[in-house]
Amino acid sequence: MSARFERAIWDPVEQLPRERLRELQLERLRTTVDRVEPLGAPALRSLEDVRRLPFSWKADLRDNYPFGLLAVPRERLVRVHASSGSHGKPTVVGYTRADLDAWAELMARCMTMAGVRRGMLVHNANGYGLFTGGLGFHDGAERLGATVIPVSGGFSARQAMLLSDLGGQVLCATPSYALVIAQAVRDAGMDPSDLQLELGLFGGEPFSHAMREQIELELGLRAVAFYGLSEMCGPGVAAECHAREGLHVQEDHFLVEVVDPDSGESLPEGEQGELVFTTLAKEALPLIRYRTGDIGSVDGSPCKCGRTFARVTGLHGRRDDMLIVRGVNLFPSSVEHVLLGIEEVAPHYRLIVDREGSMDELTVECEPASDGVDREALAARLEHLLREHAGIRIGVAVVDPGAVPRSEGKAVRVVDRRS
Ligand code: DLL
Repeated sequence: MSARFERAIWDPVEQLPRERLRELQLERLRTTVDRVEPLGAPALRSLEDVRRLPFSWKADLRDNYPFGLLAVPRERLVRVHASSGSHGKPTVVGYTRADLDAWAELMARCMTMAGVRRGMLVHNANGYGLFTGGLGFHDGAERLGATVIPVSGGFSARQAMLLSDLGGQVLCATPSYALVIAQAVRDAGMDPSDLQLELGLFGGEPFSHAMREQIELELGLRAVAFYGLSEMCGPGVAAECHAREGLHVQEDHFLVEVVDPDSGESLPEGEQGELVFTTLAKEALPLIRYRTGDIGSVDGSPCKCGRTFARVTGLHGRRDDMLIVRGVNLFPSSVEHVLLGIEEVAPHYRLIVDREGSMDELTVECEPASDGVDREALAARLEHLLREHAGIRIGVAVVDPGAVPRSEGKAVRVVDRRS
């Protein structure tokens, strides 16, 4: 590991012994539950008692849209954000002054953990607005004492120009938009050596190991994963340290559980399941046992970095992103893994699901990495690999370079034409 990413800890709480951390969590859990259910909550004697509390769901937020679930008068909110909501109305979340302050602290912590230092130039290409990526990274960077360049998303040629002219050292973006920026850098006749980039802070959507390597190569930086969801605060729920062996959950603010997505039963540490979070310090919108829909597992073993917070690993995607095609479960990220394992394939793709007669047909659209590629041979090779990997026939269409739609934020990986 290079000396540049040497250890630095923003807040001593990150190294709290597990026993003390659990005491702090229990105390904060009791306070949170009192706030949400002043009367009806069962006694909480240990952290495990959280399992006796009912789950909360995105549907609860939707049913109480927009401000129905607030635990404070609406006038006490100093800001709202929202997540895009692929089905109709967005999910609206609110923050008190104290909530914003805590979020900025969490982001400063996570960014420090990722290797950002005071005085570094942070080029923030996350969209500013209702999406939490823009202002989340912005406030964290300011709190940390970095120099933030609030570029927001879009205007990719301008992103490349600003990266080069202002010398951004840290790029914040969704991984798919980072690739669009990399293309814009090439289109401007530059390569990574013309830029000052050292670190990329990427999140908001899943990205495979292969995708990470591709971005690192194309932009000449070290990629670090950030995870979060608007309902908890936004980015800042979990992030990688320099070891990059899972994302440390900010456990003094969020209690994490993993449950069986179908039965809701708690799963033991290390098993894959749905991530469930309880907020431990939020004022405006405390949420108990919130079902994220995200699939992953939790690793509580000690980390090389010395932080005691448990890590989320294996973030493959959302439960509702999982395709069921002819009875086989498939995450887009596992297709991504296969595609990016092949040098002739560019890192832009989408999955198209259609129904022909009574059969589901899945086609992967991808692009060749360069002009000289024999597209038919490549498609045949990919079909073979995907069949071996997934166990079902998946069609492959190698389309013209640039034909797969690009995104300024989260990529749309799946187009379902079945209904
Ligand atoms: O995407 C917050 C965020 C912004 C996190 C920027 C990191 C960086 P939402 O728009 O509410 O909030 O979407 C939350 O995005 O439930 C996951 O499904 C997905 N997601 C976020 N980060 C990751 C990640 C922001 N690192 C939803 N890996 C979450 C996989 C991620 N999925």
